[in-house]
Amino acid sequence: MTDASPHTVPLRQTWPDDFVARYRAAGHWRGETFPGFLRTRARDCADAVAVVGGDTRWTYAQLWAQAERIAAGLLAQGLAPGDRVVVQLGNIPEFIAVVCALFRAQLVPVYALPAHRLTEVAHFARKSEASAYVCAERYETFDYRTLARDLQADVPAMHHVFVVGDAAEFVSIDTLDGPRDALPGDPDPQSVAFLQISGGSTGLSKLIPRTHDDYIYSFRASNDLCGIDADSVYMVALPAAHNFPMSSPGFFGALYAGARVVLSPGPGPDAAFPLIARERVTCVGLVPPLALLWADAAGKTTHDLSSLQVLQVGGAKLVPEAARRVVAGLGCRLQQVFGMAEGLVNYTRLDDADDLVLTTQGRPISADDEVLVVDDHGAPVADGEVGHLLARGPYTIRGYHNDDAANARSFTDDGFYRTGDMVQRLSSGHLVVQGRATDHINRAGEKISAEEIEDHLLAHPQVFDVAVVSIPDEFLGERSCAFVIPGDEKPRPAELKAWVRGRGLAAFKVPDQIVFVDAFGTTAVGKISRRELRAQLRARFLAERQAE
Ligand code: AMP
Ligand code: DBH
Repeated sequence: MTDASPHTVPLRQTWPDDFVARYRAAGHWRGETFPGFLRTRARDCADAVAVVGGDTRWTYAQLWAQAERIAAGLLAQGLAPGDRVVVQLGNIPEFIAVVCALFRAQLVPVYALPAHRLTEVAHFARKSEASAYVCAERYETFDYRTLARDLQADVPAMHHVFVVGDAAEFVSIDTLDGPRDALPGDPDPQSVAFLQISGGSTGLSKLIPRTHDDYIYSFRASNDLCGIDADSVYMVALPAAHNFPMSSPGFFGALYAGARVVLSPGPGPDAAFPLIARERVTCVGLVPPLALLWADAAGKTTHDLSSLQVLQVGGAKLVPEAARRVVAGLGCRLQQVFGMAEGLVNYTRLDDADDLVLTTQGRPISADDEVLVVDDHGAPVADGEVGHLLARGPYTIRGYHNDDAANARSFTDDGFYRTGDMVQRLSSGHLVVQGRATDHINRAGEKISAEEIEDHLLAHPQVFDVAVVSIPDEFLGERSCAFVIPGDEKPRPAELKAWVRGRGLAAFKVPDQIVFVDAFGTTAVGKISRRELRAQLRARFLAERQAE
């Protein structure tokens, strides 16, 4: 017998049998699937508006019709159930239609952010063994067809490219069609529905396999905690492919509830405020710097924002003073959200005391979320003490896709995910994020691996050595700073930034600041770890700045 699948690494996300039994018995995993619930909504809420974006307004029936057309078209083009498809689309209705279509055809979306460039997209494609790429002709002035051409040159297995808009030599999403009777039945609810991407704390992003059962549970339960029902209007202001606006409760939560999803073309008040007023948006999720910007702009706008009931803030730490400003500026209920694409999501509850809402990052969704706060040796610390956060539960993964080394590092023997975050747990169960144990930069919610950027800078002929470090930043929360020991000839900072950009990386990964140093002066004898070195450089930089 031959294996028809071209993939060498099967998609899998498995929990031990006793956990499966427990999560089912508790009613978390109900055997629902994406195509299953979308079909049901198309029937039960047929004429309700599902998605609004640009000039498009689709009802639930129309969204499902689009999904079925595209799904049948993709199969007619030669894709087969199980194939992975890298999707890189912005906040346009087609993003949702394409993703629903992939689910319908049992194709597996791999989510890239619009900011990603060739290096990242090629990595996702290789790691997932994808055979197709979906992009828009253009989004925010960038022409993704150029990227598609480079991608096909770089990754020979990338056989298909589908484009929203003018497809040039590729296949247009609009023209896709095919026989509906070729569409498969509904998938196994325990199977992997898609691959989400991690922010990448070390090196390149990892792929996160999420199942129908586990992900649907996470947003169904989120709906209850975020006040989402059929009357809600949920705005996607952050990139729709990010796990936060996708699932906490995100547009999937909203679609599950039969609510309306409004896609804002940009995250700023200019784009979002008119849409909030027009569509009577009730809930939106933002990262802290944007929340501050919105709070400031709300005082000056002529747009009516009175429909907003819940403003969610997450992705990076919202410090209490900023939280107060957000509440004062927007006047609606604040909800802090501390989540990760790997699973665990914490919310402050809508009826929590103000103090908890302002000073904590919430508590886990589920009574079956097991959260451990441990010291460096893995021993639990007392409530109120800072320790490493480990998590296990009905929507937290047990392993990354196709990455044994990361799995050995990131999971304990008994299946806890090492989040890399340092937290304090209060007796109420609420968590206060205190920083993290890994060296990534959280730049306004976008995570950047120090290691990944160091690698790219080290490839520059005039860089002798480099350490990339996070520096506190008033606006971004954190910015990236590269400490560079130059070679014989000192390059200009702009040259180094252009170098990183030229390596085909997302713009948010370009170092915000470059500081040249003669040596990584250290009193330590012998070799010190990169981690220690980064910490020393950060401390020295901040001390010098304070002394100025
Ligand atoms: P990712 O793995 O890319 O999905 O990023 C998840 C990480 O973002 C978490 O592990 C935290 O480090 C960070 N994060 C998310 N939400 C918050 C928050 N509300 N406060 C502090 N850090 C956060
Ligand atoms: O930062 C994140 O990854 C994140 C933040 C809030 C997330 O994945 C989520 C909520 O689900």
